Amino acid sequence: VEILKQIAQHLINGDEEEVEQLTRQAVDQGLPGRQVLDDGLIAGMNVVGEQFRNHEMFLPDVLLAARAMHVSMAILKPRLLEEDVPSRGKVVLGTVEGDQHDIGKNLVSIMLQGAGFDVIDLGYNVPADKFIAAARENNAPLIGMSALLTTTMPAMQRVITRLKEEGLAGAVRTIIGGAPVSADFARQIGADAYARDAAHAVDQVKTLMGVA
Ligand code: B12
Repeated sequence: VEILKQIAQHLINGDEEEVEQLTRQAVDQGLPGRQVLDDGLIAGMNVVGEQFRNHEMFLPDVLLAARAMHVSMAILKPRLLEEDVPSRGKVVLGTVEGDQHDIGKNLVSIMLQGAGFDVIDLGYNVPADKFIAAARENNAPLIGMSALLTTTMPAMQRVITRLKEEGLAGAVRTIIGGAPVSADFARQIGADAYARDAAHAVDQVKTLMGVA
């Protein structure tokens, strides 16, 4: 559908007002929220992710696109709930204790929500026990952690240790990300998965949740 292509293109351009207006228009035309999300927003965001990876697009533009996506998601949310798109599962997400970097984490959050996951976003500077409590209270089978500082990487280990101590090690799995962490580091601390960017995060989460 033409309007969805336009939404994707304006999202790539970071044109928040256009994206907002076209989203309303698409919904008024009776297009299902899910379709607007998949073929408009996510299609556009995939291009953004790809271009960012290839250094064809830079952070400020990625943030504009993310903000446009956020605004549009707010319009779609009630529709998506009405359409009763079944949640693909709950994910507790946050930036670990001592770390205030949340831009990457927010992108991961948006992409996971876009893919149909329920994200319980704890924000940044999140103490280990807050991750555990949120997983418990929400019955979430997955915790996602972000760290951008080498000094806060050990905080990821702490969450995994606390999960074991609480007897939740099998029931609650973990995925980590952030510029300084790696698949090797994930293995080292016993995390279940690692992803280098938001698009791969969605793939990994789908696999972990068995909804691939
Ligand atoms: C923006 C920024 C800030 C902003 C953060 C604003 C915010 N709201 O987030 C501000 C100015 C606050 C800041 C502060 C500091 N910063 Co800073 N910051 C950055 C910068 C420039 C960009 C980070 C970013 O947003 N990248 C863009 C996003 C999209 O990428 P990303 O975070 O990597 O996320 C992607 C993936 O990693 C992955 N991902 C991320 N999280 C997760 C989670 C999961 C579960 C998964 C699967 C994947 C995943 O997917 C994301 C999307 O594709 C980096 C430099 C850099 N190149 O990384 C320095 C950097 C991270 N900062 C650094 C430092 C030192 C600091 C300060 C200590 C500076 C100071 N002396 O005050 C403070 C620390 C504050 C604190 N306690 O956290 C250093 C870290 C060095 C190190 N090795 O530890 C860096 C590398 C800069 C440098 N070269 O020195 N910073």
